[in-house]
Amino acid sequence: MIIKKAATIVCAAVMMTCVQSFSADVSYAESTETQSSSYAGRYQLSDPDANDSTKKTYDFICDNFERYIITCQQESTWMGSPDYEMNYIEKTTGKLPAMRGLDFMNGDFSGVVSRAKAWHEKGGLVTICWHTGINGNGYTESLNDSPNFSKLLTKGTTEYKNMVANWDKAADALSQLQDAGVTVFWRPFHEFDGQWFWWGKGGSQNFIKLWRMMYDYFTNEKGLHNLIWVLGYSGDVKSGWYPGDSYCDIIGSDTYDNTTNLKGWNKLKALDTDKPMTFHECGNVPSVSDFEADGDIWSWFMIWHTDYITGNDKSNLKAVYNSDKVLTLDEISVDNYVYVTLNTNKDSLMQQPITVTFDDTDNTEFTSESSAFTLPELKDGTYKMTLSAESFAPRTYEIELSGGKLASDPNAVLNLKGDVNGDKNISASDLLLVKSHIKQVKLLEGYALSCADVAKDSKINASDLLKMKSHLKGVSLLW
Ligand SMILES: [Ca+2]
Ligand SMILES: [Ca+2]
Repeated sequence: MIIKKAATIVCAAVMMTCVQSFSADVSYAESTETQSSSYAGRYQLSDPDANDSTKKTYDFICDNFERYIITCQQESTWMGSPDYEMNYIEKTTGKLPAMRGLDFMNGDFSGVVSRAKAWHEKGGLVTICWHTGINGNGYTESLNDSPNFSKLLTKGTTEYKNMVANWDKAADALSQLQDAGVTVFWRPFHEFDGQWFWWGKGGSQNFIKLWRMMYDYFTNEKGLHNLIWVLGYSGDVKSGWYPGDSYCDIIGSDTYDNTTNLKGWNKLKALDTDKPMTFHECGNVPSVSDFEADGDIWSWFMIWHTDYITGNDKSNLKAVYNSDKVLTLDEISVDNYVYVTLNTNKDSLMQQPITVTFDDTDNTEFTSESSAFTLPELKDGTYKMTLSAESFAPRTYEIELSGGKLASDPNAVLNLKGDVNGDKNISASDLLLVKSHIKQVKLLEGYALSCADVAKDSKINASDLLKMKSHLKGVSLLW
């Protein structure tokens, strides 16, 4: 994706506007689409019913993983203001973190909900953890409780019912955030394999059972489809604790040893999964050059609250927050993030750069290095946005910006050149569709016209058919 400071925006003063001539027997007019039927992003969340903005947020994470590190800061609530850490970072670096870390501990459900909503309103991302005893309260209980796991994990027991009654409070708060359109990076039962919190004390098998139990309860019974499940290991990343790909979306490791946590990175990489990875807690954040040298470009790092953030070396903190490799609040805009689904099964074609042109007066054009990008700053209004990629038929979407934000997600999809019916290949059925258009038996409409015009002359005729045929025969490939 494209990020403002890393953007390769070309101010194409010389770029010709794409006014095409339509002068043939069977020519077609440029079509514009406002929105396709459904979301078709590449990355799959564990919850197939996750809502669209949650899917889009996950695409944003997957697209940036190993390329940019997102800044995240855990808040405290007892230092005079819950913005104690945010104010400190802003004063020290001139920036704010892109993601805010919150904690339901001590029953602060309504406070977390209101601060998470406010942060979301500012365009930020939200992650929530929970220091809780089995039946409630905070940090002390999370460390001291020691359950009888066989009773606790058996449905119908008093122990189970009491635990779930506590879960209901968190589920209710998360549901309020769902109603407010807030996606949550939900990080329960963190550092489980360290076994210092009650949720890890029963060993790996009880933990896996507990994690899946909460996952199923929140997703299926509570209907929470705004969660991105973050599985936060300790620094050790002990083997045997992974609940499975269908029960989490992001894996993480933490350490307070002032390193980039390369040890945790390597152990997570060795797990049989390719989920994005987060450095979900740390004390002193290392320099960006350390992360680059170690090659562990985590999805995000989260510095812990109070003394942990103020204990950071100020000049390093400032350098990290102002690095081109690091994303801060002013540099992310998930609302204006556009993910383009390249409709193909060929891996080699899935990561093509996308050229984006707008019909605005400045004639803005830019090329994104991947199939996703953040819209450049445009004045409020309606634009025709044309997306093109080398192997794909160009497509124009009408987008509307209101209050600087996309009014609706274009859910952009590009088909391969010549793939008229959109089934990810050229076959006899595509040729048939083009033939019957030329013979005016059945006219193609909308984007199918652009897919059929492989000779790119704004007409559908015999030369398109010829090119498609020779692609089918492998004589001259279109892509
Ligand atoms: Ca086809
Ligand atoms: Ca043509």
